[in-house]
Amino acid sequence: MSRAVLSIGSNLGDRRANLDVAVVALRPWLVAMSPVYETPPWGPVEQDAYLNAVLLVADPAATPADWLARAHEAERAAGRTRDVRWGPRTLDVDVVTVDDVVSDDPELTLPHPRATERAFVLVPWLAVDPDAQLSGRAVSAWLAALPDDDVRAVRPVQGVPGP
Ligand code: A4P
Ligand code: MG
Repeated sequence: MSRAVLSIGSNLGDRRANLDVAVVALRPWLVAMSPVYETPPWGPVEQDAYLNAVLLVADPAATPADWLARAHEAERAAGRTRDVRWGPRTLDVDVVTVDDVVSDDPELTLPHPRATERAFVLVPWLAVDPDAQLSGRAVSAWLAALPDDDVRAVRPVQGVPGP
């Protein structure tokens, strides 16, 4: 069984609709979706707030490369073009983990190298899987190591559930 954790984010256009595009594209393999959170932009580029969520997906036959290809297909479905690194985007789908695979391939680095620093990944992940582990440590422990302000800034969005 190949199980993956995917982080989805949008800060351009109709953000909620863009997340829904990701959910629809990944629905054949969807096991669970976290709540949606509004999150301050992370990184060096000044930009608007994101909506972020985490999807748990599973497919007995999928390789790590399959999950990356499916992530890119979902991005394309939301009309994403690649421009500024870390810049605004209609939809970003990052592969956070695939089973216990460790890889330093720049095309697909696993676990995602910045996941442990990102409250916008860890908070939704923990909400959908309270026992989640990342690199041999509980996700709850990674989260406890982040600054309180980062964690508090990740706010659940009230409203209708996904498609
Ligand atoms: N790549 C390597 N490993 C992976 C992986 N585990 N998952 C390669 C996905 N892709 C991976 O990604 C660049 C290259 O990384 C791809 O060719 C892929 O083969 P990209 O999606 O084209 O470019 P990017 O997203 O601009 O770069 P990157 O490094 O993925 O940026 P991040 O880290 O995804 O940052 N703030 C908030 N609050 N919420 C966000 O969701 N997202 C970003 C994007 C910045 N700030 C944010 C958020
Ligand atoms: Mg990305």
